[in-house]
Amino acid sequence: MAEAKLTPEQKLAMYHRMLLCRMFEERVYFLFLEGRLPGTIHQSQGQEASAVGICSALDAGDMITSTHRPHSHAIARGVSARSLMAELFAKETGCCRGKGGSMHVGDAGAGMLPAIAIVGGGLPLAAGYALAFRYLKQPNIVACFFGEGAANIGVFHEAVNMAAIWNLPVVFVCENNKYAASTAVEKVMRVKHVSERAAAYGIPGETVDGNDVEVVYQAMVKAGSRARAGDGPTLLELETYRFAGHSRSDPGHYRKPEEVAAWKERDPIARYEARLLAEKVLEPSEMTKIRASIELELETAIAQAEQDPSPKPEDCLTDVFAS
Ligand SMILES: Cc1ncc(C[n+]2csc(CCOP(=O)(O)OP(=O)(O)O)c2C)c(N)n1
Repeated sequence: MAEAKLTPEQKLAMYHRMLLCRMFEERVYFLFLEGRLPGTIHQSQGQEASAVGICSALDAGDMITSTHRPHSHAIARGVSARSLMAELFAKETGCCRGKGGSMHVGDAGAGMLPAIAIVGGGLPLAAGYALAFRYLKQPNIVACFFGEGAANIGVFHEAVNMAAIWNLPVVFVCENNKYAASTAVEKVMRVKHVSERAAAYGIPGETVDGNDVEVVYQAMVKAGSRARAGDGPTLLELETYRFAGHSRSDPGHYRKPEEVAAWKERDPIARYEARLLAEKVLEPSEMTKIRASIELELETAIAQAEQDPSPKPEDCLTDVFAS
């Protein structure tokens, strides 16, 4: 399949989105350290190309499922920073009305089911949603994000196998960031690539550079076209790295500093910025403007979230499926 041609506007939009993901996470990190947000967080600095590359190849009616590390997925899918921030502040204006918090952000109207904190939990749901699209004769697909740790969980096998035998319109997107909490992937997986497992289900599997947004985008266009054409799922593995610890309380001492430094050399945003500057798609003055506009967007979102009301005690059982 020929590569999809990206216009300068599309490239700039992907750059802007990735930067919004990064700056959102950086701001949220300090809000947590300052004790202004409740709960815990799993951050995604370093994984922006994967979130944005995948979501940029989706149509409006498509759906994504996400994980305990969902902030960049949400931003990439178009959930507003305003409603995400309010959710992290546990306010009524949040995308889950303040009842979900960091690990459950989402907005079905924007094309993102609320994220699922149970590792691997999104996989069967994605297969089910894809089945619903087909049953309802909707021309849409599902992109299912999960980590390489989730690829060792039983439901991975069940969901991918069922999607394969029924040719469901779903793309399984494994963000292989090399560690499941503190467990290095080589300690728990004999095959080199998660994508090799696709052979066991009779579907295509591909491993690509998850820190190159255009490579991710092209891989998703290809896998998405297959799914839309009724040819079934693809197992797409994106090689990436999280710069932060696993969660707020993790300093990440199980990783060698040289390893972290080598991956920072492959920072998806710095790489894309350099490429767009070289291609003259981006000008240095434009970069400054984009950063300033994102800073303003985030400051406004925080100021509003802080003033917003909390959910009312009498509403605590509405909009929830288990109580
Ligand atoms: C079923 C289940 N087991 C354990 C946990 C605790 N836990 C949360 S995240 C995580 C690691 C997941 O690793 P991976 O799927 O690779 O995603 P990543 O954190 O690397 O993004 C674990 C063990 C959980 N949330 N759910």
